[in-house]
Amino acid sequence: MRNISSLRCLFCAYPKNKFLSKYFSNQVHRKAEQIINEKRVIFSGIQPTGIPHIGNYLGALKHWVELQNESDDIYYSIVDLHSLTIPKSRDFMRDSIFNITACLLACGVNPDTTVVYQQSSVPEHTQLSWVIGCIVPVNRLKHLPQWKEKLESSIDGGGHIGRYTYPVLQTADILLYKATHVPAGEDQAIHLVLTNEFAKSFNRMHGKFFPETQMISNPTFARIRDFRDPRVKMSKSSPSINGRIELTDTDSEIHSKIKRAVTDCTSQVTYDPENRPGVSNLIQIHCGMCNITPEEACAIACNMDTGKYKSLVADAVIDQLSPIREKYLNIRKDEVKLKMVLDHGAERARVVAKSNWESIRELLGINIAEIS
Ligand code: AQP
Repeated sequence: MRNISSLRCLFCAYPKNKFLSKYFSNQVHRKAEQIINEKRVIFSGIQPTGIPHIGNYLGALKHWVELQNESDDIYYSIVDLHSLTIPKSRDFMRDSIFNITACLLACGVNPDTTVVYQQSSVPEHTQLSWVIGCIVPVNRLKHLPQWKEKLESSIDGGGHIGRYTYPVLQTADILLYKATHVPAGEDQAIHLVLTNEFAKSFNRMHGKFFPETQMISNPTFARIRDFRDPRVKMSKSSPSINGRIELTDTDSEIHSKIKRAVTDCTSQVTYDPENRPGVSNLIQIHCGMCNITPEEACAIACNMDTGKYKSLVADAVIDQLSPIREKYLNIRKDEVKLKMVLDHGAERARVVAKSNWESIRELLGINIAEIS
């Protein structure tokens, strides 16, 4: 339960004058009560496809940590079923699941207040996914840009079904817990539209059951770009390791990757993501690491050329990441403890998933338990 007095302190820190103080105090009290009454259900996922990079960190994981509190229900899932859409070896998968879990804990995710679990440990994800697949029209999926990209890039004229229908599974991930908020990077925004469309159709057919889901993201760093090719987003599975900074990179790797980041011929530091994606990407990273705006970052860099600015950004990244790396190296050694975290999370997730799934079966008319 959120603490009203702490919210009061937060909102009342500004007004000095007596009248304003009273006004704000009333406002704050109302706001505090409203917040307390609106319990949020937060869901987000990350694929075990490698070590998370600073795009995953700024676009998602940093929010995950900041959002943690005891009054909301929070689910952070290692979405291993999604990662099967691009097949990997058994050893790679196993290692990646432990790596991601250790990264989450090292970033500050607290498994006591938050449900941290593996998606495949909760079978209701795929069960609900089937129901959604029976309602969402194929033509709707075909309009998703991912569908077109996959079709164009696949050599065998189509590839596997999972590579096309994963947005359906994503919708199931979110709705299984009746999530109201999803902290995620920009690439997920389009899938959330699908989630809300499906929820509305379902509610129209069966009565209001699913809530509307909102995305939580900061537009400044919701799409961090690849250092080698700033036209594309930074990705765990992109072929060039120099295009991304992983959370476990050493200080010298961080310096070297940022130093070699592709920018352009202008040496001034200005913010223009459309026309100067390379240097704007550095500004966005600087902003995310130091909690400042692009204007503030440009003011700091006003007497620097891009070379000098790269050093400053690298130092800011190192300041944030080196403590995370040190924690990660410690936590990662203890696989028994990591497994316990995931098992405990799965137990907690299963309770809610099972209860919501049974309600959905009831609404669909396929739960005949009551008759017997
Ligand atoms: N470049 C990015 N900038 C900001 N946010 C990003 N996210 C991913 N890339 C960026 C956000 O990180 C969260 C976890 O992503 P994911 O692992 O579930 O899948 P993804 O979006 O496909 O991430 P990657 O790194 O590109 O993985 P691969 O290479 O395996 O496909 C999500 O909230 C995502 O938006």
